[in-house]
Amino acid sequence: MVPPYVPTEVPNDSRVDTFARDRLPAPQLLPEFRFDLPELQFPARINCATELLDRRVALGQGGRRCITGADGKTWTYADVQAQANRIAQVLVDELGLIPGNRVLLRGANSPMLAACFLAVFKCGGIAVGSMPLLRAKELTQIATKAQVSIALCDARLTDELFAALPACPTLKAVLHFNADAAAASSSTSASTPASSSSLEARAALKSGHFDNVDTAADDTCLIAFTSGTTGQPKGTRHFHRDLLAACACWPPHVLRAQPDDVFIGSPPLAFTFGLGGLLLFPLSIGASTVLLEKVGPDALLPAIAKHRATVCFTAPTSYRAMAASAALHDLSSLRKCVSAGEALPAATRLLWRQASGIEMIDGIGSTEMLHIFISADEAHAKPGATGLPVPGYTACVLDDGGQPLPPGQVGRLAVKGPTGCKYLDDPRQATYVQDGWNLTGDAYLVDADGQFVYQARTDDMIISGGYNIAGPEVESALLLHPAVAECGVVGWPDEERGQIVRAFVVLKPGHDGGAALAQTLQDWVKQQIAPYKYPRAIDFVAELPRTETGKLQRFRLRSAP
Ligand code: 3UK
Repeated sequence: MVPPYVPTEVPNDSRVDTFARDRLPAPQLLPEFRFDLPELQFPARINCATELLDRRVALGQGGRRCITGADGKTWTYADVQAQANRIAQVLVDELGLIPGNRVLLRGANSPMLAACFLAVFKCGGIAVGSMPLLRAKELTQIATKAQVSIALCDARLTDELFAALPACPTLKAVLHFNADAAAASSSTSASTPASSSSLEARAALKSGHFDNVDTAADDTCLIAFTSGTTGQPKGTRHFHRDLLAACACWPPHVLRAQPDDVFIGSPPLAFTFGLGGLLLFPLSIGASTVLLEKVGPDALLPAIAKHRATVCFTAPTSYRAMAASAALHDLSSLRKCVSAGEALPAATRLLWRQASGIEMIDGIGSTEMLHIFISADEAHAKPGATGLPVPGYTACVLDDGGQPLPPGQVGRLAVKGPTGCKYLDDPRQATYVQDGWNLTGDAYLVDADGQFVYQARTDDMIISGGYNIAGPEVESALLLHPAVAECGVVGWPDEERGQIVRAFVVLKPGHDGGAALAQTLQDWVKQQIAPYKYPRAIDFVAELPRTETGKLQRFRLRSAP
């Protein structure tokens, strides 16, 4: 039995804010942490910004390209370091930040937003990302839950933040950035805040020298709120060592990018899929990253061509949409395409391979685990399966009693590794972590090759006439039909069967939804998978409800009229 994790002692020091440490789950509610790789042996004190950024400059590589913004300007590692240092100086010298204080970061992806994350890590603060589309009510929820005292906000997104301020008494200081870009887009210029609160203007007065705070490996540096669909958002905390552990597991063992790679993609930095894939991972190997503000499929394709990007991170639906117009763009630079956030249907894998010639790297990650823990590289990719546990992680499938299930049987996915769930003061800790395992809420099976095959979210399994049916399997079958652009499948209450399978289908242009096509799709599904799984009801819709991170909102389909 591994002894439970014991947090590092913190001296009783008024210059350190112990808010996050005081709200760690009790030791028996923490997952077991495993550091089974040589590269996971972290010293007791380590600051992730030192490792990811300052070390590169110290190696004499400050002149390497680091971040390219939407304006096409590229910041070198030395540029990013100098700006992060100046921001850290503003935070500490002017806003009085002490280690452990929480800083809300708000903006579409941009070099300045990335520099703000790194600045907060440098001064031992805790970065609290917020999705750009969040409204005042949601901002209030997370600022209150994390007791945020400072906010750094893109000048184009200040309206909702200012609307939230009266309800956020702990939030004392707001500075904005990217005001130049705001002025350029006239629609928002009316609300551009006063220049005295410009982060860049204040940073420009600083020296650019900053000694990173000597943080403990288990000091919290990030609180990422889950893109959960219902209830109060959960704050998942991550330590300095967690960010470094994420860089040491999946990227070198599965992604295997190189220093000359150019990363690009859609997930926001406030979503840990984006923070890792578009900032931490490229930095950890001295590669460069393109941070775009507009990242829909229509914007991502030309951006890949323009920046000669080589490694792309986005969601399955985005690949599916991009496949349709890939031929119109020069994608010859692309080497690696990562899909996460939702299950990758075999049909989408095939479409993207036909369009780009690239075999996708699928991976399941979660906000609680920080990043990807089951995945397959190009050589191990198996259509319809997610892959194998990432080196550094152990995974299995458990029954409802917590016992491991043999291959082929569907149960609850359980995982352990160097990272794991440690909610900020949340009773749902006991749901995610049981007996040291992280339970992601996904139903999985392990196949004869040891590959983990996604079924559904455990609470999304459809039970119809006594059969268990996984909606995503029905979706995968529908997606193979040439008329189907997108679809979502849910259980629908039914007196006779308990539930029936109901499909919501978005058709490709040129197809008309009607009884005949519904019948065709039902017959199609019966030919692809066991006939009892076919959708007894089909609705043709114009679009599907999705989160900002690209996930289908099944609960909204279930409440459809
Ligand atoms: C689902 C997948 C099947 C699954 C995330 C990569 O998505 C991320 O984090 P979230 O907290 O959601 C976690 C849940 O999303 N999921 C994600 N990827 C896959 N299901 N196949 C996949 N490849 O239900 C999981 O429990 O929003 C993904 C890296 C970091 C992340 N935060």
